[in-house]
Amino acid sequence: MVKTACGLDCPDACGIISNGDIFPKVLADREHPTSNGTLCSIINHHIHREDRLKTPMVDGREVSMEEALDSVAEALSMDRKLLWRGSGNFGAMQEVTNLLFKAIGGTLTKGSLCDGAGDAGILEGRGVNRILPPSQIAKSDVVVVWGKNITVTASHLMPYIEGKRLIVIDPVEIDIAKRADIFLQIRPRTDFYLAILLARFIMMQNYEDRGYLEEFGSDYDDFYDFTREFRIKPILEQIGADLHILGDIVEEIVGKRVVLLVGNGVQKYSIGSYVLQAIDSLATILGLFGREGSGVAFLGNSKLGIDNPFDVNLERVQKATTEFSRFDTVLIQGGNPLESMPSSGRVKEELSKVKRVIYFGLYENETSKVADIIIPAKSFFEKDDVRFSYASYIVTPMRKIVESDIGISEYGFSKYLMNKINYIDLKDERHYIDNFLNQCRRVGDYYLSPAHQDIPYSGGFGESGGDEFQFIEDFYDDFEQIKRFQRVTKSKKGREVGYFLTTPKGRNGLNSQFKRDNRVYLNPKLGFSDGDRVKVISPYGEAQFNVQNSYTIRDDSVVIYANSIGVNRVTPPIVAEEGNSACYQEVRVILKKV
Ligand SMILES: Nc1nc2c(c(=O)[nH]1)N[C@H]1C(S)=C(S)[C@@H](COP(=O)(O)OP(=O)(O)OC[C@H]3O[C@@H](n4cnc5c(=O)[nH]c(N)nc54)[C@H](O)[C@@H]3O)O[C@H]1N2
Ligand SMILES: Nc1nc2c(c(=O)[nH]1)N[C@H]1C(S)=C(S)[C@@H](COP(=O)(O)OP(=O)(O)OC[C@H]3O[C@@H](n4cnc5c(=O)[nH]c(N)nc54)[C@H](O)[C@@H]3O)O[C@H]1N2
Ligand code: SF4
Ligand SMILES: [Mo]
Repeated sequence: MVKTACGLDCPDACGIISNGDIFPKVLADREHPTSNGTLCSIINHHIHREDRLKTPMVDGREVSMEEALDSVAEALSMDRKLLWRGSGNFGAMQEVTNLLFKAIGGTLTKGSLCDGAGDAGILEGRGVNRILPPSQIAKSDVVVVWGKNITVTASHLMPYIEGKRLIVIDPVEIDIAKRADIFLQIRPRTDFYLAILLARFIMMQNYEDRGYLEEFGSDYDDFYDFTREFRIKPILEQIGADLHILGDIVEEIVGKRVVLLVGNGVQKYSIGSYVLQAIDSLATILGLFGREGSGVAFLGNSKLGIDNPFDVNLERVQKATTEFSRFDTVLIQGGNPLESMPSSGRVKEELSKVKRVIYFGLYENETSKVADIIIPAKSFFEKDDVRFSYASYIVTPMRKIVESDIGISEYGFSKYLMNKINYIDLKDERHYIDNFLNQCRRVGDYYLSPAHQDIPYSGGFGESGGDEFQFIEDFYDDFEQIKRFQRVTKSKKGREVGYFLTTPKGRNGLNSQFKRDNRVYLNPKLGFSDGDRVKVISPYGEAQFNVQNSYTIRDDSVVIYANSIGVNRVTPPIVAEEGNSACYQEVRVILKKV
């Protein structure tokens, strides 16, 4: 039996034990802190795949790996080359290809398809984004699950919230909402206002933690003034809530140990950074940072405090809105941008103008189909690596458990090409892996990253811990007026506003990997029947889905899961105001029966 870790892009980062067969049986490593006894079903999809890419291809011809790599070398000899890396495998060795791009003078991407806006908001307020250890969640009295579909996207956190008072804030009545003491079915994209209003009510009643604020957030008076710039009644209407429910929430969270468990849902907007800074400001008013059993848990920077040999200084272009056509050669590694990036129509057109598209991945997908060169990768069971997590500072070695002659590792790929193109010899693979592990503290069979703190921010904010919290003080929002958005909202009948689009993660898919969906979920009040085929239309494109009615959805919104084929044809090609992050939900859609 060999111990390893799941490499999929998932916060749980489960520890795994395996029997090492070709189709390995995998079980949860019971001694590992996050996997607590069970794995999810997705991991089994990962093992038994039929659409695994097995043979390298060049211009539609099956070739040997060596021949394919020589074609890659030729493609990379052109002037302008870009590396666009997805997050199909979360191992640290994925980034070794940065060294190849450094050697050949290529371009990388900046920003994120994921949590970039939220992260930027956290940095504004706290100066550094430190992960709240799950053990602190376990010590809380009250957990607020805020825009996080925890039973689906982080199921291994469930034991930590067992027995707590539970508040759920989500536009969809998700599974966890059914067990909540308070469920606020918020209108999408209004979490900023909710956080501001809650903070205002808390301060109006002098419930703020004065002692804490004098030391760590002394600008709270200015923040109180800021919260008073927003008029209560119109804002309650915006949020879709009444005063009572806000009062109930205040009652639940004042004077208790509270963890705000915040997910990606709140920040897939142009204003995503402000939402997180507002939520953090609310938490600061209550003195929730640096205190046992309290805090704000969002997605964190898994490699904080790690000296990363793959950090290189190169020109970078936006990841969410990449202009691929500016490049001669584009290497796509571990991702499926043609489905996962916003505005797939634009992405497709851009990629079609690139001379050589190289796809380096595990599975056949939309992107591999438009590639000129296909390099099959090795799966995380077939190579050594190190697994960091964005929900805890536990670091787990990933070990090769299967010998396979399919594909090539990222290390093998970079080593071959650097040697071939630049006569550079990469250091041994073990050197890089050990370099990561040696920076961590060993605890049994796993490690703790140097960034781990039992109670983050206990000495204050900022990199070194001596700073005060920076409250949010500026906010400007023009979503209701933007022109590109009005194009679909004008119909012959008059003003047709369009529905909010929410695109959360699917249960049986991992982003665009594994099971794909083809449905649009909507409230029966909208007047469609199950199975109706509808066109979902936005200013950026359209796509067709089958209707699935559900009372769990607000009647001003529709839900299309992120693993649905074509969902990103309707999402906007824009980045958030801060954080260079995609804004999948900054759009409204209309529906037409076909
Ligand atoms: N099964 C499965 N697990 C996954 C993934 C997967 O694809 N499948 N993907 C992984 C990845 S890459 C990530 S980043 C994480 C993300 O996991 P989460 O942080 O849970 O993110 P989402 O599923 O995108 O959205 C979470 C919730 O936000 C709600 N929401 C949408 N809009 C709003 C809003 O305006 N306000 C509020 N309050 N809520 C809103 C949605 O209804 C949903 O319940 O999941 C990881 N885990
Ligand atoms: N509408 C909408 N779109 C979204 C989101 C959303 O919420 N809504 N969420 C966004 C988020 S949070 C994320 S993180 C992105 C993810 O988007 P991507 O990073 O593009 O992830 P996937 O689409 O899952 O594609 C992963 C690919 O990686 C390849 N792969 C897997 N393992 C390996 C390996 O070991 N080596 C190599 N070389 N390749 C491998 C597989 O072939 C797989 O097809 O999607 C974003 N897209
Ligand atoms: S996908 Fe997530 S929950 Fe499933 S085994 Fe991997 S780390 Fe655990
Ligand atoms: Mo993500």
